[in-house]
Amino acid sequence: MSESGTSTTPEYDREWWKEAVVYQIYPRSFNDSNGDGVGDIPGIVEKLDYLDELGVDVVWLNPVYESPGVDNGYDIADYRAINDRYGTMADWEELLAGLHDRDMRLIMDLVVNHTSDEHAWFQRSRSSRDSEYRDYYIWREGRSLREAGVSEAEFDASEYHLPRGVRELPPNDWESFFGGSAWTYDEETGEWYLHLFDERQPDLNWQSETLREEIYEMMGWWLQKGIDGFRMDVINLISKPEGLPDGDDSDAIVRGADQFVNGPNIHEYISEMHDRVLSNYDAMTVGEMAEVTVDEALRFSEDGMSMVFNFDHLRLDFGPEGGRWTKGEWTLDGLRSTLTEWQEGLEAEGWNSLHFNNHDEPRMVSRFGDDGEYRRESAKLLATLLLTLKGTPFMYQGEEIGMQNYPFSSLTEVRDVDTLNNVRFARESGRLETDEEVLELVQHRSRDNARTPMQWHDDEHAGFTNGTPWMPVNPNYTEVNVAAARRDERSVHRYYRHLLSLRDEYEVFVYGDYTLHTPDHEQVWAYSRVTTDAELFVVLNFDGTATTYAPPADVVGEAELLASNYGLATGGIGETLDLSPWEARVYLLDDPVTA
Ligand code: TEU
Repeated sequence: MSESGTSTTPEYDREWWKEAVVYQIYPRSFNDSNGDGVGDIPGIVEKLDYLDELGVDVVWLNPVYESPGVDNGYDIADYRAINDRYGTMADWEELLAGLHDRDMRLIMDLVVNHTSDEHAWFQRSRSSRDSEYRDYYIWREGRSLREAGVSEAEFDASEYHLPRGVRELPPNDWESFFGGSAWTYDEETGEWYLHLFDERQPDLNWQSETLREEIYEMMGWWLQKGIDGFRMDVINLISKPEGLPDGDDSDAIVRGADQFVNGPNIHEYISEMHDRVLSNYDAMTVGEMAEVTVDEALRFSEDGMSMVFNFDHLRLDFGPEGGRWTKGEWTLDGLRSTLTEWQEGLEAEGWNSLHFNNHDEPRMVSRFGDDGEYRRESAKLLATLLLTLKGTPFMYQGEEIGMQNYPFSSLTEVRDVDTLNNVRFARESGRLETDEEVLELVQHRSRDNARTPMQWHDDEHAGFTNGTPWMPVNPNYTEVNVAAARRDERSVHRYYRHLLSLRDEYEVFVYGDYTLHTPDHEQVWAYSRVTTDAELFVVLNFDGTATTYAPPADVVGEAELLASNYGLATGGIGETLDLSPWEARVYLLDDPVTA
């Protein structure tokens, strides 16, 4: 039965990006076409039929712009040029055309909180205090020791990498997300510049109207080339408060975050960006938000943003001391109530993004599933969750074959600037003492878990490259790879394809409202998705032990089993359901409650 065309969902609620599933490509690690060990754009073009067959609708491409590569492209030196490591503009155009030919779309990464220190704007800005580009970035004088109340004896110049003879403190106490002070002293003009990430990623000054105009023009330039939208990197950090006051909250993710997250002019800038550029296009936008509440997300949607990425659910396994570089345990209760809060909070207005993986996060099957005995089942259960909650799902390369964390055995296998800087600062401050502690955290948390090469088949280097890969390949590639998954009827890959096709067929997957059942159940997460004429019932056993579950009385009855990660064939929802470890089922009710 297909519901297409029969839904009563009002026309004004429909958007192409609500009906889409996004597939994120981290180009460095996707497919290398020229044997230099680094993935590239022609490599992606080679795989377009693969993506088409998988059934995804949109590709989000991580940055491919000109860049020295300190943060793998999140340090942009030229917004309008392609990094020759990845190919040429002509290659990029071929990629866009190839996607559009297959009815897929492309969204690009917009990184405008900061640039690379090699960007021409910064080169000019740093050259003199009088440069007309000076206020494109955030420059301040340092604080004297006296002003800061620090004695000569207490002062440790090495902490700030100060040149000989300079004895002063940074303008405020803000910390970088990559560890250490967010300020770097620049000898040329004797002032400090702000960088919320690496010191080679100076923050742009959004208070400058000229800068804002440059950004809007650049966005328009890409949209004119035919792209379908943007993923906006750390977009809620762009507005810094007047006077740049010290941080006030010692529990903030990094010192100062309470000042610069969702800063005073953030909504003004986002709605200006919308009016000036985005409103002229039918574009999709997703704002990456370091910290964001449901209420804030609603305001961003009023500003014209399609959706935001929030990270509440990806913080559940931080340790009690807080912060990303500590380890704790997530619980089903935490995951379910966090995501339910977002489902319900954006039910009437706004729209959710759904994601468990990206290039910054450990692999979801290792994190929320079981990457041992039940790798296959738990990867499919997580796929079921991702593709049956309400919102736009974002898959990350390799997720469709159940790729898992890398078994790091030494820091020499780590490439990521965030991991290396944070480890260094934690070692220097004594917070992490032994190599074992460091390694355990790296295995658990490093962004490089997501960045090992895509596993295409069981030949050398998993078919990612003919050369030497820039990152080691996960040794499990002989079993976990695309070629094997495509042959195997029970693979994670087949299951994704099935769910993706169901999403195309039944509109209730997209527009149905979310209703949680049995909110206190210890190991089962069950919910319905309901439109005026259809109802899905989803049941997920989030545990490695079998259980018996009693569904709510109003869903019991005749139903079609649309998806089952154990390959069950029969329909019908009984008064009790015997669920195997990590079992997931999606039912379509014959007699929806609301019909
Ligand atoms: O990441 C945003 C961010 O806040 C990261 O520091 C995040 O906390 C960390 O990666 C773990 O989730 C974005 C990009 O996704 C990331 O790759 C970049 O390094 C960063 O911005 C700077 O552009």
